[in-house]
Amino acid sequence: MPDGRLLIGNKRYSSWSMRGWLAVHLAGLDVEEVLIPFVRSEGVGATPAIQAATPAGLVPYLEHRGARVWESLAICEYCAEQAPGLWPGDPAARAVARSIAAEMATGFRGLRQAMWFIIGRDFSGLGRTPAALADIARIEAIWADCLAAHGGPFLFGPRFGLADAMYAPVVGRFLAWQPEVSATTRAYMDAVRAHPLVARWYAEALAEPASWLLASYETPPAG
Ligand SMILES: N[C@@H](CCC(=O)N[C@@H](CS)C(=O)NCC(=O)O)C(=O)O
Repeated sequence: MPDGRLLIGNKRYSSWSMRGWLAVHLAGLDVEEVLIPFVRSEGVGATPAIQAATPAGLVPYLEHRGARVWESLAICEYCAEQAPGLWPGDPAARAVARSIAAEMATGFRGLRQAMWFIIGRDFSGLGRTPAALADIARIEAIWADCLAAHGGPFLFGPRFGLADAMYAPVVGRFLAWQPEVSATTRAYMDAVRAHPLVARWYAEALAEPASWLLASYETPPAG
């Protein structure tokens, strides 16, 4: 019997679910995965079943051995307590990892609005608003600094950790929208995409039923 459950949304669309899911799997928690497909009916802002099942009305939401955890970053911290080593061991590196994870959790609205998370679509060249491009420049600088400091292929060295989990959906956005990026960024994207957990998330996203597709995500912005 599993130790709890993780509620997520569509793997094709839910970037925050991907972060929580990656953290839980990196920590090896034995939880049941409960996927509640998004609903976008006229006049319904968010999915009623998600609102009913979670404290903040949002996914991801983790219940584990009596603990209730929501907000991706809090789920990351909970998972790090369960499985030490998911943040860098060095305190200075760990401080940077937490800083960039928090920067991701609270920022980059320009990117998130213009280039939403989607798997299985090619929106190459679209979404290049000034705000999105400014966020992309900042993200590329963060990644370049971390990769140079720790030698890659992941942000803090050879192991895919929680900082990578927080940025994996950004890699997903870049793969779908194909902004112009540096060779360093491209190499990091390739490493993240090839990680077994990310590959599994993509495969499961692509296997979701057609009845879950939502026009609000699938319709590209006017180019
Ligand atoms: N700050 C939250 C954001 C979570 C969030 O916005 N989740 C979205 C999905 S990506 C959601 O649950 N939306 C409800 C809906 O679309 O019905 C976190 O870090 O977990």
